[in-house]
Amino acid sequence: MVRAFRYWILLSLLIAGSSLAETVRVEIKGYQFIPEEITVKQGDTVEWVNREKRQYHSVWFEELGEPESDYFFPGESTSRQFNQAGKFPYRCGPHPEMTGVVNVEE
Ligand SMILES: [Cu+2]
Repeated sequence: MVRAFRYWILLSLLIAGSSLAETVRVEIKGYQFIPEEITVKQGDTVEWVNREKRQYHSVWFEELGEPESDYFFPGESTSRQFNQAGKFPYRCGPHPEMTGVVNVEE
C-alpha cells in the first residue's frame, strides 16, 4: 500500500513536470487582442480566435520578417507555434494600432 502510494506520487510529479506542448488561446474582440500580452512555453502554440461580429483581422509578426497571416473572419482562427524563447511583438495587418506580444519561456 505504501509502495503504491509512492509510485502514485512519483507518477504525479512526472505528469506535473512534463513539458507537453499546449495551445494557448488569444481572443480578438473590439479591435483588441485579449490578453494583449501572453507568456507561453517553448513549443507551445498560440491560437488567435476572431470573436468580432463582422470584422476580419490578421496576425503579423512583422519584426520577424514573416508574411502576414491570411485574414480571418468571425468564428475563424489562425495559429502559430513558438519553438524559440524570446519576446515576439505582433500586430494586425489592416489595423496597425492592434498590437500584442507573445513571450516565450524556455
Ligand atoms: Cu485587425
